[in-house]
Amino acid sequence: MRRSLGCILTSIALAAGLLPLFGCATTPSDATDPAENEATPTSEASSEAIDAPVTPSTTGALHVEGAQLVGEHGEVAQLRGVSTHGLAWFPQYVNQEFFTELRQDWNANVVRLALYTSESGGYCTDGNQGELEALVQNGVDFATQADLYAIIDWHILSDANPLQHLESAKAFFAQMSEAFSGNNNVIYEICNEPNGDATWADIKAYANEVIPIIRANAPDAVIIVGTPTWSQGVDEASADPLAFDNVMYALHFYAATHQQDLRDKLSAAISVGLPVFVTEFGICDASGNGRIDYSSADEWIRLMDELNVSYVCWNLSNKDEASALFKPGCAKASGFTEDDLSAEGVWLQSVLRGEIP
Ligand code: IDC
Repeated sequence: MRRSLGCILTSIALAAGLLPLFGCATTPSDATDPAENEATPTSEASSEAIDAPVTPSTTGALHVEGAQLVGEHGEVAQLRGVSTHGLAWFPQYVNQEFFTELRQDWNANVVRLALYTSESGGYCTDGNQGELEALVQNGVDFATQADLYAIIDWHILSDANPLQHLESAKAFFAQMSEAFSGNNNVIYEICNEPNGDATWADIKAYANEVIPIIRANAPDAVIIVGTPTWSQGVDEASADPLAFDNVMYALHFYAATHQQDLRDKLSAAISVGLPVFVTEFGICDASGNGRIDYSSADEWIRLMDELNVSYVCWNLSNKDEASALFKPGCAKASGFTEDDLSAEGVWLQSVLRGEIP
């Protein structure tokens, strides 16, 4: 609610040419800014808009302007939400009741559907492709019903170079973009984390093949492209960006491992106009486990809120690891209370509700 007020005012200012595009800092703390209170519009239409959260039903299809994600009325939009774990391993959280709870109780506005391509059970290894496609389809349908944006994540990881499964990726994204051509809430993330020897040139070559396939069915969809070194190489992307519109670049961090130097890379990328989306982060170390670093995590949140960068937290599972949002003993798939949440889960819920940092 408070966030929307800042964004609406910013978009008015943007439209009037009063602000540079990077000026929107709609953090929860905006609400305490007296200057903003003074500027509160008084018309009924405006106050209705102010009460509207950034969701598909109010903000509509998203597009990219400069470094920012923007809604259909020109409002700067920030997405904040959660990622599934591998859909093959933790399919139980893809259900309507829980997705509705994510929107209404957690105050998330996006869910990411992580489809591992390699690993055991992966889409391009020994996974059941039909079942995995049905999980993605159901996930998008439940997200739509819950008024959430949905990210379809082609989750490369041990298959470090996206070119490795290029043909499968093309077929998969052709199928998905056809199925969801009528949706205004679907975002395509075409390669989770290139790593190892995968260069930015490889990733570009891959993106140049996959993006036109998606665009043939969903011409205006936002597409997110992973960057080198487990999606930390946004500097390489800003030095040599893709030629397409409506494309964003992924940056991933794990707060206990990735500290000020990676935060500086994010700031630098945004300052030169690169649209960055943090499609995955955790507050423990990069293994997805280990120590939680709350102070680094809060620094990250403050920075992303200030820059209006969207972010998605890893992961919806009850696995015994620090990045799982539920406690290992928790067998529920919806109806979660604070008692069911891991330390990261408790922290994330407070972040999404605007209570911290
Ligand atoms: C981790 C999971 C873990 C799983 C492992 C391998 O948390 O349970 O065993 O993958 O499949 C990433 C990846 C993401 C990782 C996560 C934590 O995108 O798949 O999940 N991580 O290691 N990048 C950096 C960290």
